[in-house]
Amino acid sequence: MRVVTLAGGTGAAKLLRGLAAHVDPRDLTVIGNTGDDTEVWGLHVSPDLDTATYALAGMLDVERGWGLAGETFECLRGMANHGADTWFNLGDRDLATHLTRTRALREGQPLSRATARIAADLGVSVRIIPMSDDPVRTMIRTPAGRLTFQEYFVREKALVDVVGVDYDGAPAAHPAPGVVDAIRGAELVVVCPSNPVTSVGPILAVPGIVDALAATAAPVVAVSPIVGGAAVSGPAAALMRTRGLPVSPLGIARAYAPWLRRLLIDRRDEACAPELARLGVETDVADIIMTSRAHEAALAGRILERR
Ligand code: FO1
Repeated sequence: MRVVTLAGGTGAAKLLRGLAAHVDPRDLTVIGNTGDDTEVWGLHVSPDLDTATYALAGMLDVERGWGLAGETFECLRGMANHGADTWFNLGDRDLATHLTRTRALREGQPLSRATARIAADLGVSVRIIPMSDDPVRTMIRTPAGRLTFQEYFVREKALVDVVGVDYDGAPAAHPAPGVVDAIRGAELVVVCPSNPVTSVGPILAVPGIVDALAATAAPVVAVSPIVGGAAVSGPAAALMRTRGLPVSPLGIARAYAPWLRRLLIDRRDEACAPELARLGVETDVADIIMTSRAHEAALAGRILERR
């Protein structure tokens, strides 16, 4: 079965590993958010693409949810000696990924080619495609001015007030090669349990992607990143409020209407089912918080079998 996923950070990584336990890697495509991309020490860092790649390579630091397992940070310490910013923790072996990507981009290769090459280098045969080869940057508006996503999330620990979110560059961006065809040719599209505003929102902001989601014959199924009125991880709740979205599965359904067919929600949110039905979204009540590898595979199996 050809499965296409829209993926952000940590929540996506778990479900991707689960899906990879069932689906032939050549039939699995990941469309990754690049709104979080940033430049660190002159290097192009694509956190969400790397999280997906490392997860599928079995190399992800599962505790942290980002970076490589068993990582060291000697270069970071060295950069501190040179007065460089060190709030964004780049690991020593992770640097090899950013150096490879940055060199490819400087040689004129598109991000999609660099991403495919990095995945192949790490033995990943799942197709990982950035949402766009064009720069799109998620900018967080605060009362004191705009921050990049990483400044907001890592440097400021998501503790500052947010008044809005922009996707700079999105109106002029094009979907990367293969994105629209993958969605249109899919037999199942899975929206991972990622932040709808800063992980999935930037993907949807690239012109052409929502049209492909609306046009595909494949069912589009999402897993709620919100359980019991709070985000499973990260700042999704605060960011959803700035968009006027209720912090519940209803907010997720509203963000993805009208192309969302089914939403997997936690038992604690069962009461949302009638309202979701009114929005035209089918509900599947399941154990959606993935606490183990077995759990990741079980949730993925359920999505696949009930498609
Ligand atoms: N997240 C943090 O909370 N602190 C970090 O220092 C940090 C460094 C980092 C380096 C490489 C990378 O690929 C991801 C990294 N992340 C870090 C995670 C990143 O901020 C998030 O995964 C996302 O952008 C949200 O999806």
